[in-house]
Amino acid sequence: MSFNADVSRIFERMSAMLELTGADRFRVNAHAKAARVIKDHPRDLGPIAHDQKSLTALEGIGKATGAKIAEFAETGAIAEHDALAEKVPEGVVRMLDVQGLGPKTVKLLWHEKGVDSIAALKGVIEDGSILDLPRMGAKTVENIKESIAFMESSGSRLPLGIAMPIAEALVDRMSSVPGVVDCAFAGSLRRGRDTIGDIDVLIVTEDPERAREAFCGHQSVVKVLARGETKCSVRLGLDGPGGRFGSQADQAVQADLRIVPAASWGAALMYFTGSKEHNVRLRERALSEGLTLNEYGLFPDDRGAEPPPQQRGVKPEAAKTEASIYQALGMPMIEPTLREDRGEMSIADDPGLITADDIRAELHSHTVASDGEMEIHESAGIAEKRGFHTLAITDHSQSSAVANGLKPDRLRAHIGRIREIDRETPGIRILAGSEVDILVDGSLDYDDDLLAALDVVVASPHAGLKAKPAQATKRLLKAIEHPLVHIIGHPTGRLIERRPGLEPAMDELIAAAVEHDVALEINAHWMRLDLRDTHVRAAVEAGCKIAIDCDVHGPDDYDNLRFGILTGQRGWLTPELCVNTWDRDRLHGWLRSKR
Ligand code: DGT
Ligand code: CA
Ligand code: CA
Ligand code: ZN
Repeated sequence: MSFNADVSRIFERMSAMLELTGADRFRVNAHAKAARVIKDHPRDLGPIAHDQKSLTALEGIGKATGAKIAEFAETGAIAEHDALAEKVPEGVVRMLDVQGLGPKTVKLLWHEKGVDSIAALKGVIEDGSILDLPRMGAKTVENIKESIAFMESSGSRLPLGIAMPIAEALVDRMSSVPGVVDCAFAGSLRRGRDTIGDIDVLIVTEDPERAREAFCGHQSVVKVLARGETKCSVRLGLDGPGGRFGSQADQAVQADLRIVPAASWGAALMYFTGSKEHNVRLRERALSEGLTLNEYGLFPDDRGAEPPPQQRGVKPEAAKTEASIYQALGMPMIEPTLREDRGEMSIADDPGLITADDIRAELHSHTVASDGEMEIHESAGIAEKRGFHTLAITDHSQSSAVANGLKPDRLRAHIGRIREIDRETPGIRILAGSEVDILVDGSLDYDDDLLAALDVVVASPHAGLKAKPAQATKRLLKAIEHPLVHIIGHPTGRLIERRPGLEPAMDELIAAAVEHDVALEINAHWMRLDLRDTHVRAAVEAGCKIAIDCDVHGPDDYDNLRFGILTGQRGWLTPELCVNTWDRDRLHGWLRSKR
């Protein structure tokens, strides 16, 4: 675990414990915000923990927070945290993770019933004494019980690439239910996060009962959690694409359906897309403009008036589309991928984010020569159909024995074969490349003569992924500085929800990549998405070249492009910095400049 992850976790816990001990909202939020900023920061803060000036220069880190970070670096603890932990048992903090249990209820359970752990919570559910609490009914208890069971059976989040097809099928299905006028998914999935907690679907319908029945009664539903007037929650089984997700194949995913009024479609979509942090910012902006924003629309401000404006027939300033609401707030449309409270409130114009249509080349692909499923010409056929002008064949290098990596003589023959097929394939340029292992000491897996014979060199770490951050930094820097390397493939080697991968000083890598004219890859496979969004953001700010590649092994892998694009967008990436968007001459010119 890195310094940032450790400190971030402590701040998260402080925020929760402050909330449970009744501290004011400002302090609770300040700690939560600091936790997020620290977690997202691309650079290990350990080495600058004593430099208060650099720390407090970061947005969301004030004097008090900066001092606590220094304290942690020095002593390995934060006194305020330890004092709070004296007052709030660990198990009480853990109870906050149970869906449907807010801080208010947790506080009541703890103070009124002495419940200080999930086990104790199960106890008061079993003996029924939980029902003594105010506003606690059988239905709520049932939900809490379900959430605990779900937490214990899964706990982890679902990768984007597993959740997306399930959500799309769900939206297709709901769209075809008679009476349904509008249907879309929202939440973290629409924002393109790399993992998903649950799937949020919104509909407008003229026949709500029919929609509820279609949603709750479908064969993929393993359990109906709630079936209310405007909100239904179900648990969906994960067969189909989920079956490929190894150990998680028997998992389920929760899906929420919300039936919303046609007139407030945009406001509802905005609200349920989140993020929660972005929504908070939007409501602040509305208030500062003398307006009130909720999931029904943007209304003239009459805060405190009861019932809320939508129930009094107040006409909203905007509600029907998201764009109209942003416009009424004096903002350009903010794409869902940017809605994370990472500075998007200050965007003045369309930021011109990259889209899948901008991509013209795939520069990381495997064939049957190593561990791919396709022949060179098959892969080239797919790339050409996608409108690409270039495909680089980059099979594995000799050290990747399990992936049938090529020994130097096999690679030489392979280069000849690639050039031959390229001549027979006029519609697309096929380049001879390699995905060369970056060995543990940072050297590359072929000698320079052989590397120089290749059109494209993607250098990637595959083994030794548990190395310490400092060693990882050194190793990757050495590869970036190598004059024959074009792209660093999946730089950290993480596998989502399975393996954390390396934790190098990303800003040092980025600075070196800029200096040596190397592109850092966003590996578009949903199991990797490496670089991740926050790394991409740091790279973009530094003007570092980015490659978005599918790491093609089989024909379907080209479809992962969209996940890489979403990650790029979340890093505020524009086409200009992405080498895969360049026209043929520019791309090939850059590749040749390293030969
Ligand atoms: P997830 O499901 O954990 O991956 O993350 P989200 O962002 O999809 O969160 P979720 O499913 O709990 O709620 C969907 C959106 O609804 C969320 O992004 C913002 C909105 N929302 C939900 N609860 C609240 C809330 O208490 N306050 C505010 N402002 N927004 C909320
Ligand atoms: Ca969600
Ligand atoms: Ca949800
Ligand atoms: Zn690889």
